[in-house]
Amino acid sequence: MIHYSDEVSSALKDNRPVVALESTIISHGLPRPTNKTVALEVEELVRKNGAVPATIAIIDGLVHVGLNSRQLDRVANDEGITKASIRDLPIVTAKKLSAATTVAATSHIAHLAGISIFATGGLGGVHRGAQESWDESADLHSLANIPVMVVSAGAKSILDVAATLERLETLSVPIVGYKTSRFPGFYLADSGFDLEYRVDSPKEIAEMWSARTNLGITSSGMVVANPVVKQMDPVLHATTLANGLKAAEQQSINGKAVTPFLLEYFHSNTDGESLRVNIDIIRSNSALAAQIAAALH
Ligand code: PSU
Ligand code: MN
Repeated sequence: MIHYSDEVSSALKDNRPVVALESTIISHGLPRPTNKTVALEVEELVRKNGAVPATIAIIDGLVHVGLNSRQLDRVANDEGITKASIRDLPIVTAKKLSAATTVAATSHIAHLAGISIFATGGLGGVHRGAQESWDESADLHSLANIPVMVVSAGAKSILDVAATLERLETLSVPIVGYKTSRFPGFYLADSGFDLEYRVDSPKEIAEMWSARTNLGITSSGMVVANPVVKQMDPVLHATTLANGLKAAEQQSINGKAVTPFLLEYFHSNTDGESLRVNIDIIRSNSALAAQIAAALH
């Protein structure tokens, strides 16, 4: 079912460190043409930090773990690329469609491929107003049900962060802050909420991952929350978010379109600031994930 790039296939065979990378960031999270440049740069960063990058996507119905330049180009530039969560995978593959994978779908495929660590930008979670809309990302369920560690800059600040943290607790998903005791909020280094546990090295994280296996906790994942170094101006963030949420409501945006709509709203209304922060986040998370992957070996 899975098509591996040569680089990923030989790394897995030799039991060398591999980091999974998602593709929805490329297709729906970043504007063109920056998206492809960033995707390539991030793969290079993973290599420099001691692991092999495995960007995951569905191309013409085939599941790819590790993309060549032509396939990456399809993800970055094809109008027909949809956003696939786990529930979309059987449909897009049977219909021979092309799709980028979310955190949930990427974790699922990474696990199938025998990869245990994955880097993204910001986690999905409980949306604001979820009491009425019931909009909660499948990312949360994937963390609860798939044994893959996810390195992120916390939950996206467009979400109800308090509710997201409560759900992660209910779902028994461990969270550690990387060099911080505050839960990061994607564009913001601090979402306003405390974290119980802080870690200061990839080695410490690797020890927790083995402890978890030794304790028989083998069916769920773990969140490493890595705050952005130079966050967005909080005032610009608050204004843009308020306007973006209003625009989403006025245009009746719902379902899987909500997150791409809000990210695009930020990119179009912050003079490049949200883009700069988003790119910093992806770079930093990919480098850290590679260091953790190396420490796991
Ligand atoms: N992080 C980013 N940009 C993104 C995403 C994460 O910096 O575009 C994507 C991930 O693929 C994540 C998805 O799984 O947003 C969440 O979408 P939803 O809220 O519809 O579950
Ligand atoms: Mn949703």
